[in-house]
Amino acid sequence: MIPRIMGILNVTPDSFSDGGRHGTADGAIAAGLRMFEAGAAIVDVGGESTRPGAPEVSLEEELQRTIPVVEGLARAGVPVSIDTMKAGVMRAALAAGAGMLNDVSALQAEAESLAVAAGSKAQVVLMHMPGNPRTMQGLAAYDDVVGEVRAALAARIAVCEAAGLARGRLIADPGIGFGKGVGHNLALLRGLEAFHALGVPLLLGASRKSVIPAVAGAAPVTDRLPGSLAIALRGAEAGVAWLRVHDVAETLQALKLWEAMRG
Ligand code: 8Y7
Repeated sequence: MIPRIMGILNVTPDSFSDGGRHGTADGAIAAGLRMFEAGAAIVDVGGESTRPGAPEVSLEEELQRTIPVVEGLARAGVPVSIDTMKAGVMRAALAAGAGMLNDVSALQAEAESLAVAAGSKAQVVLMHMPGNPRTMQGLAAYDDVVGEVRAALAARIAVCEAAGLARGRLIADPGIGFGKGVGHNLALLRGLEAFHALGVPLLLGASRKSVIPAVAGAAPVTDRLPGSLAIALRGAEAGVAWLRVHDVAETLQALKLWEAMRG
């Protein structure tokens, strides 16, 4: 089996700037539909950048950016994931038809998020990130990154289960690039198999991330497809259930060849 693809759909003002809110939502919906038609199993809609140092976005702004897009895609029959750390965005996205919550804080950024997730039927991605997007890079210190990230994810899984979230709804993600240096990211990618001990499906997100130029030499984000594919194939080899990527068709082509060549 090849991993399922989660297509990345960023709906920040600069992403689909064809003027006005309506045009922005329509452009984003069209892009999400194209990802679905290219083979994405789900489209991950995000309205707040989690890049280190990116500006915070208000609840109202994040709702305005994401909910029309979630609604439009869900209405068209496209499975949707909402990439947010805000309980209010989760609630609205669930009502608009999202079937998955992707919270890079693993439901810790807001106190209400755990209850919103538990009260839904959605699948929930628990990603590892120390601190928050503004503090994480200062917290990139580990003796045993694989063991420590796995232990932190196991603790979050336990908290979720205690809050009434069935284990069968959880997906774990080591959080490549979130509070990790190059060596940490590579150790996690090398040691991915160890995360199967968590007993839940795994998601890997490394598309266009800085580990690629760190290893292979400077390349602007738009020139990182080859490295992204190399990491996607490593994820497939390690048996991850999900890959979060920008380039859906290209990743599926690589995965299909990988699968066809396996013994
Ligand atoms: C990830 C993610 C980002 C990831 C999950 C980027 C929202 C940074 N990365 N969610 N989000 N896993 N689950 O470069 O690795 O895409 S944002």
